[in-house]
Amino acid sequence: MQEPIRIRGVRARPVLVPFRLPPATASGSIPNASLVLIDLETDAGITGRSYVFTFTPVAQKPVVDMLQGLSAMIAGDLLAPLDLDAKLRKRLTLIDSPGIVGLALAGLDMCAWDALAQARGLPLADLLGATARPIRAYNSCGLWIQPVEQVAAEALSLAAEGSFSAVKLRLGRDDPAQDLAAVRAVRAGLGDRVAVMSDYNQRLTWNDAILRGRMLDDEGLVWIEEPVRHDDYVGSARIAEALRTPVQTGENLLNSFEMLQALQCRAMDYVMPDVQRIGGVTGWLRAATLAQAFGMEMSSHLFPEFSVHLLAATPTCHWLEYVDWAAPVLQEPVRVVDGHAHPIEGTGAGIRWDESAVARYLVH
Ligand code: SMN
Ligand code: MG
Repeated sequence: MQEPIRIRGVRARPVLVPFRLPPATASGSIPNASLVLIDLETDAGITGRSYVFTFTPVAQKPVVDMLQGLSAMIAGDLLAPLDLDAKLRKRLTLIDSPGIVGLALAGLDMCAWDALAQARGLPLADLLGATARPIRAYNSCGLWIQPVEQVAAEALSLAAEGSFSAVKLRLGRDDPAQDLAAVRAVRAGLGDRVAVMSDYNQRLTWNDAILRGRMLDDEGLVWIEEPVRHDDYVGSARIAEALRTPVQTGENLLNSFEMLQALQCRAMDYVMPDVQRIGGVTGWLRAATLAQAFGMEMSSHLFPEFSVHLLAATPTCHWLEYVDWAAPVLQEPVRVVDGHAHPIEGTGAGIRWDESAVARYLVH
């Protein structure tokens, strides 16, 4: 029997990290990666680490404050992620846990699983009963909404970076013909060896989504992502029914209850939960069970450091979304070789801060 490990507290630090290629989607642009870096200290000398992405710097301080509040609620508790999740969600029932509360809970949960895996001397995937292994990935670091003349060259360089077998192209330009031209330029530039996903970032109406989807149905896209509002399951189902190209959604699902509703509505053909929205590692595992029960391929959204472990433990594992947004503050980032993302070496999820980079990007 190992000694039980108890939680000491949480440290949360906001950083603003430059993007290599700043996201510009049909629903807005993001100049810098606003992250909150989280360290969960234990009495065993082990520190669990994770980060959350707040999309806007305005949300960083509230997330830090929330984490500090949660830290006080779990100080002295056993390092047992499911118990911590149950306790905190019970205590937060009346405020509920979307938004800032949810990001903080997920970040803590990821830290707790990371610390437990380190304590057991295992990579996170192995702690979950799977085996840490390379996972097929697509490069999602670029191909934002930009002039059509630029996309073919960018697609080629993104695919070449890690010999990726797929890249994701953002759609939702005002003129649908420009979207079609972008898809064709990327497809022509890449040839048949590299597949292309697409993402409308919730921009369209039902009718527009069906018209634009039919326009793209013969272009060989792997999927069309979030054509309409993420919570419009009825509309998304109608679009999925009307199109031959699979509809992908899931990055905004908040828990397995929402996911069950979306699945029951047939809102998507493929699902891609996001570890920080779905409820951390704990929430992911529940989502993975649902995807299996519905016979649906499950991909990840952002957070490749954790997702590479979680997809190894996902029965219907499909694609890992590769982004390098946290890489500048990590000692060792996720590496992509032959189109596959490799878990960071070592135990846990492998997150270790590059403290001089953290000091450079820290928000004071
Ligand atoms: C996305 C995620 C985060 C920021 C910008 C765009 C996009 C994706 O929806 O799926 O990568
Ligand atoms: Mg998306």
